[in-house]
Amino acid sequence: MNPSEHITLARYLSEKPLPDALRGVLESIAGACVSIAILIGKGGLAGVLGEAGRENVQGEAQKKLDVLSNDIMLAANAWGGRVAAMASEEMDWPRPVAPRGDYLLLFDPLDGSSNIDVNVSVGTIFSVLPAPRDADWSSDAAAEKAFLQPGTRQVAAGYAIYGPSTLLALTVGDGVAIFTLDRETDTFVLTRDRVRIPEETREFAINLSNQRHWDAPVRRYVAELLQGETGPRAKDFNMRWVASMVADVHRILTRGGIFLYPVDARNREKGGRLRLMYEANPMAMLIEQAGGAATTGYECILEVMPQRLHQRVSVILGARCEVDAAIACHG
Ligand code: AFP
Repeated sequence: MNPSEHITLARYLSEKPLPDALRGVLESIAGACVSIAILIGKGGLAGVLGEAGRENVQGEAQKKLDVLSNDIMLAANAWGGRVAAMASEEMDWPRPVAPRGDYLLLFDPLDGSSNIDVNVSVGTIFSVLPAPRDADWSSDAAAEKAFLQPGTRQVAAGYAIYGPSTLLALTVGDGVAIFTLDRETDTFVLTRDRVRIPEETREFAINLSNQRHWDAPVRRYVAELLQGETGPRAKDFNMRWVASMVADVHRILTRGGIFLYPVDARNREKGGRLRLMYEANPMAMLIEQAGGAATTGYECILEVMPQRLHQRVSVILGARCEVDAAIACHG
């Protein structure tokens, strides 16, 4: 691609009918992802691998890079007055920033971080909601209330994936675009636009080691996939499980498939494994904007009304016809 033909993220956003404040938020997020990519790329050389020696609100051991990536995202969006508050997987409560800001920013700063020490792709997931005009930032509980909006209210969502290439997948509500980081200029350049999930698939993603804990509908759906051409689906399937949601979702956006992380007997009390506000919702917006579907098995993920900032949810997302087959098992 001739460099003069490059459509940078800034140019892509300038050609969208967006408020300047939202363009600014998205460019700040992209800048933070460049910094995180550089940090991750140094790995052991920067002494940033391994545990941070503390747990997050989820009760999960934090990696050093979880904390550092969180700090980078906070710093990148703390100025400019565009973001009223931020919420993160790594922080117990929202961080108020600019009370008159137009947007709320939510993120998982380093998704898949249990893979970081074995050099497998990880990512940053982000979601942007409108800030309520009458938000009360006087206490943690009051601040949390401002974030409790369904995924249908998102004005933008996306992820960066730190793999062989660093890519940024983004939607502002009219399709999905994918940008590749040009490391010579530290600029994201448009490499795919109007992404569509292939209708047909032979790939499914689930952690099969949890099979004995699944509820009957998921057991039935996966059993039919495993029966392959000898079963009701009459075709063989392949399985992939990266254990980085960003990597599994990116594969689905690229070559189709379905991803499942259902509520099961182990995590039922917590409501599931994946978090609604900053994992399931942004991914669901991307998948739907690319022509796919995202469900809990019983309702659209984007329509789930959140009760708590860090609440978890059952996730089934991917090619629409495949998600419909999974929903049929939940009937
Ligand atoms: P970490 O960020 O703790 O590595 O968890 C990643 C994740 O939230 C999501 O990205 C994966 O799809 C899922 O967990 C993997 O969970 P299992 O390790 O139970 O397969």
